[in-house]
Amino acid sequence: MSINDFIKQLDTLVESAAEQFNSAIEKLDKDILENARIEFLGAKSGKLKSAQKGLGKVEKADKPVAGKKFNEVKQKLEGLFQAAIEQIEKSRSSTEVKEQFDVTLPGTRISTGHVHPITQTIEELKDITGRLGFTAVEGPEIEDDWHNFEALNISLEHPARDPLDNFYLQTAEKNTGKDNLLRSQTSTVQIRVMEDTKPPVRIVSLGRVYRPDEVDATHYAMFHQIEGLMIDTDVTMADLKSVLLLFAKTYLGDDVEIRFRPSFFPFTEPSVEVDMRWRGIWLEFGGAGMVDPNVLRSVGYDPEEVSGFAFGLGVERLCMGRHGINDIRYLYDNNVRFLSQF
Ligand code: FA5
Repeated sequence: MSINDFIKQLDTLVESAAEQFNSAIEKLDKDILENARIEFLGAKSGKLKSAQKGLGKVEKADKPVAGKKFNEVKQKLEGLFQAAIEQIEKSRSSTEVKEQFDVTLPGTRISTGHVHPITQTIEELKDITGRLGFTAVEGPEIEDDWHNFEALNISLEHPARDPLDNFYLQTAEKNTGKDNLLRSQTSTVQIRVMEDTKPPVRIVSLGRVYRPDEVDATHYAMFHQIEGLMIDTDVTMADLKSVLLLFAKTYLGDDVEIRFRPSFFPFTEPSVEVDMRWRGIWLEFGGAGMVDPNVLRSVGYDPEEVSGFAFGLGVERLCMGRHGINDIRYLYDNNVRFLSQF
């Protein structure tokens, strides 16, 4: 090999090594740099090591020049490599400094979920009725015939038992008085409480009820009711109206009016529909009345000694009235943009 070829080979090697070291510096990538080091300076099969073999092939007279050149190139490559490492480390630590947390910047707002408007309404209704002296109780959502109908004075022939108006469970024997169903009203809880408690009673029960109603702006197949029951000696319709008026004023505001319209429920006598006038519109919220003596008897109370009132209001309707929501379906669409307003 001529000395010129040897020198040329070493110069090319320096050029391509410098190119690769620079690309590692540009990318601030130590792995690329390490690969380049192995390729050019690797002790076993690095390109410099291979070039060293050319030393033995140059003319004897040229050997001193070739050896000197080789040493220079070796030092140059090692120097370039060292400089590249330092450059990468320096640049990296300065970007790390840049990426550090700047305590003077405004914080990132963390968006948290919150309680569904129906649950908010339930909590508020419990709170208001609690302040009026009513204790909150719960009852099962799967009910038997006795608690959903029979004890509530709803006889076997009554249309309220129609399979088209109720979610009977498949195992049930239809209309035999033995059917289980998803409760269609929270009035079931009145019976359960009176069966277990001696008068006086003052409870509310809030929970889900189920009806195969056609879904529209004011009806859903699953909704919530708040049931109230007060039993004592000498409870009258005037007490019912006072409690509901106080309830309405606390929930909707002082400017609310309430009105009773005559109605019919098998478990109350007399029975009324309860409307509330708020911001100029009459809204229908539920039913109420004096507990029917037959119901009192069915739970072992003596209607000669005690009397009471009961009411059952739609929780969704209360929530909608208060917030001006005009379609019940919004409450169940799970649209976060809608829900986040409450
Ligand atoms: C009852 O359920 C009676 N248990 C209320 C009652 C209790 C009367 C105690 C007397 C004594 P009603 O079927 O009208 O009544 O329902 C009461 C309220 O539930 C309605 O006024 C309405 O606000 C709400 N409601 C009824 N059906 C639906 C439905 N499909 N979707 C949403 N809310 C409903």
